[in-house]
Amino acid sequence: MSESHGLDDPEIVEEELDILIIGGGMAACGAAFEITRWAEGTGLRIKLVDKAALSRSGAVAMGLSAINTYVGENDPADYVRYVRNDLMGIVREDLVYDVGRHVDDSVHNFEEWGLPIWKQPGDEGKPLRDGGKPVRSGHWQIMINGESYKWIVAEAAKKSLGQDRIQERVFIVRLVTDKNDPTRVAGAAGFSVREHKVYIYRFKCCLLVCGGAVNVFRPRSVGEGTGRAWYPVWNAGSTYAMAAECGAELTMMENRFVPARFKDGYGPVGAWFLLFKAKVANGMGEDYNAIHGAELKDTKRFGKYGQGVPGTCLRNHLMLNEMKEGRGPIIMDTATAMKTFAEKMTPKEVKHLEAEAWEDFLDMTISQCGIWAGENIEPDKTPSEIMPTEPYLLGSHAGCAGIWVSGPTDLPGTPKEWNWGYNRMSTVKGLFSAGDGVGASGHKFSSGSFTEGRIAAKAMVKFAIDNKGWKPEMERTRDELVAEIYRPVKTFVQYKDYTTAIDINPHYITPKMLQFRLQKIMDEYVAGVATFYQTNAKMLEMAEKKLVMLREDSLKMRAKDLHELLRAWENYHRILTAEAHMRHIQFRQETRYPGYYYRTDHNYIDDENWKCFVNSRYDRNTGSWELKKVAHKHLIKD
Ligand code: SFD
Ligand code: AMP
Repeated sequence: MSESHGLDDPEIVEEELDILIIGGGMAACGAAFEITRWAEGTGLRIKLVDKAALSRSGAVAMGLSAINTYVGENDPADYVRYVRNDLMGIVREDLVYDVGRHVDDSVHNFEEWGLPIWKQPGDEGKPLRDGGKPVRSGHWQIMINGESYKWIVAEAAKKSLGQDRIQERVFIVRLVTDKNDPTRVAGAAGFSVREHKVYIYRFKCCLLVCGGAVNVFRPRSVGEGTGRAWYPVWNAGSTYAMAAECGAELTMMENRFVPARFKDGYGPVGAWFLLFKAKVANGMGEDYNAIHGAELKDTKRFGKYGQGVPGTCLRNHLMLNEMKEGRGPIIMDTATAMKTFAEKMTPKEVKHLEAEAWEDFLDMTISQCGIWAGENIEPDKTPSEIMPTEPYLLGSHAGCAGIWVSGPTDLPGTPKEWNWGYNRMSTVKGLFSAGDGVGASGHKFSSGSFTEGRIAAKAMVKFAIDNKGWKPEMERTRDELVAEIYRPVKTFVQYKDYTTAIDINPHYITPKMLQFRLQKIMDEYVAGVATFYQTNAKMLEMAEKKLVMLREDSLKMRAKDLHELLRAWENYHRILTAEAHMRHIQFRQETRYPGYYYRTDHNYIDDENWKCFVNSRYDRNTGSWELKKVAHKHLIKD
């Protein structure tokens, strides 16, 4: 801690680099691992900054129980078919294929670095790379003992990059364009979450990989449950907000992910559905999928998308219908599933199976075990409730919100507009992304995000070398940046003595209260759980007014300490992300993702008019958004 610097007088640290990796999650670790191979001998100055500590940061902090993307014996073209079916027909097939053809090498590396991967009987001890057969929970998913997954991956990243090129606990809050070229990124600024320091980096290019957006909507867990969520609460939309403010085009921000999860604990359902083959029923004990599944065949409402295997949103749709029509709650029969599974097992194997049922969550979503233990639920004896959660914005799981990026050049039939020189570079020169950051290409999951980070890293090295002689000059001064970043602190210091109760003051609003206000707007007007995920043009018009006013009022947020400064900036990022989401939903006049959200005034899929990407651009000088349709194309035959 620097002695002479207090809360409202931070030390300023400036650094010039060639490449900055912003974030420390799966995509960032992939980039850190890959980059040294291509940068060796080039003298490029590279750094990684993470808001948290690399070994336990991001979505994989608690670990995972499955790797959801492992192609193995399958064909990457089939992977594209699966992803596009799940995301209702609209994905960038070039980007998806690119992940599919490279992802297995990453998984093989994870295993070599020490990640235990379940194997078929007889193949125990035989690595995947040598033909060892994994235990597949689904067609694309493989089971792991993944409590230490992030730790293992982070260690490889640290080894590759070296500890001296990694800076932890620095929260980047702003990208800055170049003084001479507004279409180019030249730097980034942020602050330490532990010390009174502002960091300013200049660089030739950066990888913006700060994950998705959580807590934009009012969560189902409120009051005593506040803080519980499915996706990581510390990923606050930084990727989308910073990219938008820098002028990058976003794509498919209308998309969201509403995961069906074990109620209150948010435990994922994949292993239960796919591995344990558990069945769900409505409150009357009926198999609602069998009774009502045929409703998806209504082509007027669901187009061709309800004909084959229903995508994740359509599975949600059937579940929501039960709840809306009063036939809830939705119950998963974990006990019967385990009994059936155990029928051919020895007592010792059954004990192991019971342990696995708990470990599935101990490895990944510990809060679910807390709920089970607290409510006396033994999954082999007692069923559990399943519930669709609040919406999350992300680009790597069963969703596809994110940044519009340049793709690979070698896939036949790819439109020339889908590539502008460097793989995974956004429409802003030098600004790259991966994982949750890249839009229109979901279902990458942990392994695909890591892989996409690797792809971007290779392209960034090329960009930095191609631009060796170029010197970044930031469009905003150091003083402007510091004043902006520390504004919530200044507001607090200026007005704190006006009242005697620190939280009650006409001159400022606490970050916590502002977050509640954002969540209320999103929940009630932009298709949150309060309205069963329904909205319409009028509700969106109201939301628009309220969000613009919220953006204005957010300038009055206070920060009484570094923790609140962190919370304040997370809110700035959430607000802009929320606005992007709202405006995209407003623009797309159809219901592309029934079960994720409904435009009740256009409650059908309209392929004729909307089988296209929706892209947007934000102008930070005027605070306005521009939205447009972008032509879609299939590259892989049905
Ligand atoms: O069970 C800043 N995911 C699953 N993937 C799988 O492969 N298998 C599963 O089993 C999956 N499931 C699952 C998953 C996630 C979670 C939370 C649960 C269950 C409970 C998804 C993957 O985890 C996900 O796809 C990837 O992790 C995405 O990678 P990436 O790199 O895009 O995001 P990240 O890992 O969250 O990392 C973000 C990083 O950014 C940092 N950060 N740093 C600096 N400045 C800022 N402003 C920053 N903001 C954020 C973070 O600290 C972090 O390091 S299941 O549900 O299906
Ligand atoms: P989840 O645990 O819900 O995040 O799911 C993990 C993986 O299993 C993802 O690839 C999901 O798409 C898939 N999955 C989950 N539930 C089902 C289901 N009922 N049918 C098919 N795939 C599923």
